[in-house]
Amino acid sequence: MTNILYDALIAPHATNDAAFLVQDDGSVVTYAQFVQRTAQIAQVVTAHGVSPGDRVLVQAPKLLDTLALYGAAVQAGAVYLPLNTGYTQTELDYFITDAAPALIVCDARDEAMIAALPSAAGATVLTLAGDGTGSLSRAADTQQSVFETVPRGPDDLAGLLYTSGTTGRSKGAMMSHRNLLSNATALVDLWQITKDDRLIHALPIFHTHGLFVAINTSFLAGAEVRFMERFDLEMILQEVPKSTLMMGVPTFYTRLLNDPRFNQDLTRNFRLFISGSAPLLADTHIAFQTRTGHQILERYGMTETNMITSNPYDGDRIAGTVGYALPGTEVAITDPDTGAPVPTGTIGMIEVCGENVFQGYWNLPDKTAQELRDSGYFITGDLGVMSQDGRLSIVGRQKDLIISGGYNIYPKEIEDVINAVDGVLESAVYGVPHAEFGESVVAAVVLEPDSALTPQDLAAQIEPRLARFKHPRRYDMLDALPRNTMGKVQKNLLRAGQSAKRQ
Ligand code: MLC
Ligand code: AMP
Repeated sequence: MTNILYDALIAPHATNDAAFLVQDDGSVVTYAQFVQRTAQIAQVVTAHGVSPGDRVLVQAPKLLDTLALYGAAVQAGAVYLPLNTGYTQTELDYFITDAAPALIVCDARDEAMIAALPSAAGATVLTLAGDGTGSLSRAADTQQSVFETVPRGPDDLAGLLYTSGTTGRSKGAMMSHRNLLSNATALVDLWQITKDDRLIHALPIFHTHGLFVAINTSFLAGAEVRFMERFDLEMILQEVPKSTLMMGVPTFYTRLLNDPRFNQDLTRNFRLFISGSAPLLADTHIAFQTRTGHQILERYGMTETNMITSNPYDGDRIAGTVGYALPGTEVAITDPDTGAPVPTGTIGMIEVCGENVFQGYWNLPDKTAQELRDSGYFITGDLGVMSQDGRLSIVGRQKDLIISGGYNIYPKEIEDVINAVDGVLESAVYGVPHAEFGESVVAAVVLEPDSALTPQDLAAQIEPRLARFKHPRRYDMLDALPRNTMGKVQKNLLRAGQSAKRQ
């Protein structure tokens, strides 16, 4: 038996001396060096008792060794579980409890905090740091640079990615080797990625977009990756003339357009700008084309499904549409109430089937059964319409979700935290349009009659519990929440500003 993901993505580069990662300090790591580093880290991981199928939970900075840890987990047959670096101790505690990892790898600065968590008691804690002094890196430095790959089949898990939910509780999406490899293969082919490409990588590597879409496709194609620690406008402007490919969320493109230096001349060697994770406004698509002559290629995906549709590489990339189902992937539009297919041209629920679709939610068989049909179709919660020729447009979301700068924020999770504050009667959290982030978070709060809580008090209570990107940017104190006759809060009225403010 083989290890299908490792064998396809990493093993072929064992003697490849081409550049893989170009880092912010200018240092270059070749593919062959990366394969060796992956093996050294796999040695450390297994020496600490990680067995096939064990979870390796990672909340670490964006570093070469963090990426090599992903490769090492795959090579050792473990399940890689990356987490947003912004998550607080409270959030982290939940993920550790739920996933029961054998190994936790964190930023060296957080080691004491994590090691003290009761949930971490059964796990080994190792660290990574920007200067290479983390305990995982130091242990890896002295290891052999070869490692006997652990066999894994197509249905074995390679990744566990948590995605928040409408119930307010994050769920781990189980991704198999086949899920990840099939999607990367389809994308390399469709977007014509080759070893001659140089990718500007400014996304985080704890989500599907920055890890599986950007890194797995680069591995497969043997492309060079300009690996940036974070989105840095000046650095990107410098790198664009030397690069050919970018994958980003719409905020990347609005930020670039805000700078007059980003123009046709600067982008003349570029091959492809790709956008996803959040809706790209038609205005942005058109302004980008007018300024640079490039049509952004918009695609649509989800943690649970990897990438689902893409605008064509050759052919019209139409603003406001997310293109055609990827090869090997089927999209159906159904009646949200009955699940029956609706006629072409009718708005309905987007459902997806194919090798890209995940294996279910970790330890949540009931939730899995609600969203993943026996037929293999996954119910996305996004609403869309399909044209006669199979082009998909997303027109809304049935799930109560805010997408801010490409990060998903589920109002229920924030409402639960606000409602738990002493003096709060109830709250409703919703998204409002935001020029840079697409949407931003607002909380409407009703206090107990005798409470004198201020927005500042609420912000202070939220601080230790939720990652900063989830924090409401505004608190509106109201006398009551608007409700319909069924008692459901009418967030559309809140969004339209039609509610009495507290006196
Ligand atoms: C940062 N901040 C955000 C934010 N990002 N607030 C709301 N929404 C966001 N997305 C806040 C910080 O908490 C901080 O707040 C302040 O903004 C400045 O932080 P920063 O770190 O300097 O921001 P910056 O680095 O500029 O980050 C912006 C960004 C980043 C757009 C570059 O958010 C980003 O990389 N987004 C990509 C997310 C992504 O990869 N999504 C893919 C999901 S996978 P304060 O209060 O401290 O000042 C998926 C499937 C698919 O969806 O289809 O791809
Ligand atoms: P996540 O759960 O973080 O994987 O986010 C997936 C969600 O992001 C999808 O269900 C969509 O609502 C949204 N999304 C991803 N790509 C696009 C896109 N191109 N246009 C609109 N929404 C998108």
